[in-house]
Amino acid sequence: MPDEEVYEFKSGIKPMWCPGCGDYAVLNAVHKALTNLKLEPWRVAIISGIGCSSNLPHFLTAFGVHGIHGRVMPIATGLKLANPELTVIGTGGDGDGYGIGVGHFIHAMRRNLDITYIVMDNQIYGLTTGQASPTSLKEMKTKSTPEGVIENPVNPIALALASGATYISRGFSGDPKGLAELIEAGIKHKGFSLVDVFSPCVTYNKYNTYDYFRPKVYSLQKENHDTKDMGAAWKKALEWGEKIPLGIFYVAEGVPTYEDLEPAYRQGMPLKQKLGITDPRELIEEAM
Ligand SMILES: Cc1ncc(C[n+]2csc(CCOP(=O)(O)OP(=O)(O)O)c2C)c(N)n1
Ligand code: SF4
Ligand SMILES: [Mg+2]
Repeated sequence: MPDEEVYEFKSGIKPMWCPGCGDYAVLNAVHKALTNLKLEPWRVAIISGIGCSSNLPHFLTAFGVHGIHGRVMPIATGLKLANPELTVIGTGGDGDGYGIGVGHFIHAMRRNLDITYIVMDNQIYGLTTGQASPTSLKEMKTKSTPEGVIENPVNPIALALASGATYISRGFSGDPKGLAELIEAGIKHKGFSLVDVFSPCVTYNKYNTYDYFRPKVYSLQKENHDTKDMGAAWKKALEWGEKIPLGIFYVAEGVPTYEDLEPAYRQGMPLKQKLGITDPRELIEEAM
């Protein structure tokens, strides 16, 4: 392949998201990151769960699995372990990743699998028409909380810091250029990368809108935040209110990934290992 060759990742299938949905900017940012990195579609797999945001893999030519609700990480983990040469990207919503899928999310981070996880965090269940999600803010009135949310929201950045993710960032659909850079850096990073994205649901979340975020968000990188300093990252992870940080909170380079440590890989990746049998029935008999 000539060095300059850049593959087209747009599949031709048009998203059916509502006009103005933040997920369009996320799709464009993923596309930009993949083309900037000059990746080949057949070496990339994009996994999603269920939700408006989880439709994303359909719109790209890379391999894709539109999975089941909350199970992005088990599918992504299986793919990565079977073929560590694949670039594996998880995508989905806040309900999918931080609610029903939160256990898998934590375990994938503590294992430091070399996966990038992009969460379109609109602080609502969009697909099911507007129930409160794990990141809905306290007191927010939704279809499922007519008197307001009484629970504290999940803080994805703090959760990722506590769980061992080695690249932790937050983007905003209102800043598509910055978002594409965060995704590109996340894919390049060796280890678990989280890109949490404020991706407004213009139909069901009338509170966390573009106008809500615009005056509040600022870039950590423009403030010379030290991404190697976990203490500083914690401080920034807890910042919420008049000022909300975007950008890279924390990066730890050189931490061994799960794939680096897995003893079975000493004989090569599973995909390229010989099964040592010619008749698959032997395998079934062994397993019975
Ligand atoms: C096991 C299971 N439980 C519940 C549902 C119903 N369901 C579908 S999508 C969804 C939430 C979607 O919210 P989110 O992940 O935030 O995605 P968004 O639509 O906001 O992008 C729910 C509860 C389901 N499909 N499967
Ligand atoms: S309901 Fe919300 S999340 Fe779903 S497509 Fe419409 S704006 Fe986007
Ligand atoms: Mg959502």
